[in-house]
Amino acid sequence: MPGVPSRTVPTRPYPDQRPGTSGLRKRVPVFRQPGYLENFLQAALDALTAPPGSTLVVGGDGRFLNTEAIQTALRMAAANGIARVVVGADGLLSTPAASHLIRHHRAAGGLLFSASHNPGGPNGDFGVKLNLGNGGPAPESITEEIARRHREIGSYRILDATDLPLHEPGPFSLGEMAVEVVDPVSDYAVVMETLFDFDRMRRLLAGPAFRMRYDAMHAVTGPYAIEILERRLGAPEGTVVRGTPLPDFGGGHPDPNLTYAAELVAEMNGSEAPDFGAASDGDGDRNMILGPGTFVGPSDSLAILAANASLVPGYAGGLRGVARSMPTSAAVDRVAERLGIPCYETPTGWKFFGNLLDAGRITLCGEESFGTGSDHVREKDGLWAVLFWLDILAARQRPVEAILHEHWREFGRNVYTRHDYEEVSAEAAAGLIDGLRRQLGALPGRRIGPYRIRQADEFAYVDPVDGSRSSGQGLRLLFDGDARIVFRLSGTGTSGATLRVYIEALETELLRQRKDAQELLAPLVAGADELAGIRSILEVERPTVIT
Ligand code: VG1
Ligand code: CO
Repeated sequence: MPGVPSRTVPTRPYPDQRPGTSGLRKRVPVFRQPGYLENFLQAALDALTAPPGSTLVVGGDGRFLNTEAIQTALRMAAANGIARVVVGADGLLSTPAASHLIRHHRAAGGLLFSASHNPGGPNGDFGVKLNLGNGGPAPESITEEIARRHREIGSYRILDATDLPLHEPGPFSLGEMAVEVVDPVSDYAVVMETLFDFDRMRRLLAGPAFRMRYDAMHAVTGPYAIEILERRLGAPEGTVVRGTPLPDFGGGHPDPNLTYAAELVAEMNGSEAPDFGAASDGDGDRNMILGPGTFVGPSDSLAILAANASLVPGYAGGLRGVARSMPTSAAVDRVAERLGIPCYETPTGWKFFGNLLDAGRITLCGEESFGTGSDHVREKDGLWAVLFWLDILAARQRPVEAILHEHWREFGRNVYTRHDYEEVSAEAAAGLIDGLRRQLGALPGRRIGPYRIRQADEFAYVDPVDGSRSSGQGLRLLFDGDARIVFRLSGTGTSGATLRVYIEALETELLRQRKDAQELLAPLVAGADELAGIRSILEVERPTVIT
């Protein structure tokens, strides 16, 4: 329908529109203020500076507000001169699938609607993220540019048009702009087929000796997991549970960890436990890996994938290098050392892996926050990690627990835990960090239980590819003997502040390796509280989430 009029709508800036660790995340009512979403989209489209003829990928995790936001984004893209938009049917695209489509279609970038693992619904969270032409989250230089642009925003451009039907794949047009509604799953599934041995996994899943459970948490990966695990790999129907994406995730918190994926965890700890359990988050970029009675921590999972990569077709040629975010345990460092490949330590957030992946310096990367990925896309990829594990299980024919314990025996165990204090007072949390920062200079040499502080600093990162510098990325206490405590404030919350305390110690003694992480780390946990005054300053008794 060419000739549809476009309008320039006057607007005023909202002072709180600053992207955090992963895009802009706010409560739904905040996003519903007049012009709020439009302002952010206009600033993002301006910062993208897409050349004429550009394609954009648009999709979201299906949460409350997803379809309205996508219709708005389509109208604004058309009014801002975008030539073509590729959008997932029903507005659905997992974050990794969107990353793949951006690369596949050589798009200038993508607009992704998700607040990831945060809860959804009318009073839940919503979010927007801008990705660039490499398929990855916009780097800090661009998110700063977006923040600058919407501080000065005076108007946005939008087309006067009715909603497009997004239910079925097909070509449409919106003014001069072509819109292609695509099946969200098929292109992604093809990539998975090139990376993993589908025949081998099919034999495992179809055989009587192996059962799997995948909890999609009523989030976006349901259709992906059902297509790949049940249809293409022949797992029995019902292998995927909570497979229908719902706008409020069925009232749950779509965060695959021991607290929020409680039903799956209970099943995996029960007497009828399947052989392999997995879950993914709201937008499909996180994963959790379980065996009967066994939880594989994300830092260990990354290390195990790296150590076993040669068994998997897509990585059989070897890894160029690996990377982990700073608070992630050093388990993967030990594997990299053994393999003789570089290991990079980046700040928290996937955007910091982009340059390393683009430059071909790394093949695998991950974060302690249940994110693992590779150079097949530029986002972390939940289902990919699950298939990687499944392919290793098929190749090695060993239980999850045995693979984990054998890994510890071979490399040592980086015992690890993260304690989150969610939705505490922002002022108190900032005060805690300031107080700790002031102590840093005096800490080396001090002891916490059996551990002696070797170095205390605030982590900063210089990107080895483009030389950009990011400071203020977390306070670190490094101890003799490879133990560590890290303190940082979350950049994804939507109310108050969240303090994250990351605690790690290397354990090489076989008998002690089997003990519970909380027990092994108890002296460091107590020491962290004593040094930082967590309980007294935040006025809390205990962490809200322990992973
Ligand atoms: C958290 C995690 C971080 C992750 C980010 C986005 O950030 O710690 O590792 O990259 O979420 O993940 P923060 O600033 O709250 O600690 V997701 O699944 O929300 O895209
Ligand atoms: Co996510």
